Amino acid sequence: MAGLTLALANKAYSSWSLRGWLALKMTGAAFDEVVIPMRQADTRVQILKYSPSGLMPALIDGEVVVWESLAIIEYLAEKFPHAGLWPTDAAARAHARAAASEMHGGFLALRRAMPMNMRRAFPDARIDDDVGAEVNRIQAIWREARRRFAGASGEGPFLMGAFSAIDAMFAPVASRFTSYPVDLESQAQAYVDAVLAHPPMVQWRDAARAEPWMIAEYEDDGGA
Ligand SMILES: N[C@@H](CCC(=O)N[C@@H](CS)C(=O)NCC(=O)O)C(=O)O
Repeated sequence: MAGLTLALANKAYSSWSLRGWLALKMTGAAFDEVVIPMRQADTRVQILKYSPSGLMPALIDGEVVVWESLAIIEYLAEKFPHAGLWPTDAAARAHARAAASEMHGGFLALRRAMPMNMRRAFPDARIDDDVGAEVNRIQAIWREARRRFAGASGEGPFLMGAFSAIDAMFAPVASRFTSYPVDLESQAQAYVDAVLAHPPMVQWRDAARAEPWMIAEYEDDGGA
């Protein structure tokens, strides 16, 4: 396989795929994209052609296969050092990486209760205390990043200023916060609005809305 290929699951539901894709879009590199819909008879066989874990996303760069969204971001940051995936300042970079890692490994209650769905909202969903605590922790991460490091990646409304890898990691959460009835402080709401207006995010959402596949469990309260 020549050039870069990103293998993804459904754009409507796959939050991890969105993270890898947003990071790849930041590089400006040309890439092929393969969307493998979940819950089809041959889904696992198809995914295993690209990803040894059986999970999407996976980035293929010639002989190199990178599965796991955060590893994809790191690979792209090394391959495209001028793309600004991480801030150049060491303290800002460490902060952004810690927040990205916390997103990657945490917020299980929120991920379970509020699956990403790019096509619809769940205004009657119940936000329990565990989820509420995670929503608050996310808002604190966002507040702290802006307070200390806004401008570290350039000018802009995102966590380090210009859109960067930390925003790719939190973008699916921003989408969830528009689908579920959470009360956000004004600064967090402004950040959510900025993420949703980010042109690649609009491009992804439009593609998600055009997808033909519906998965019942994700349309109720299951999640990817
Ligand atoms: N830790 C992985 C998580 C990947 C993951 O859970 N991917 C889901 C979609 S969001 C998947 O591929 N599911 C396959 C399936 O349900 O068949 C990452 O960060 O990339």
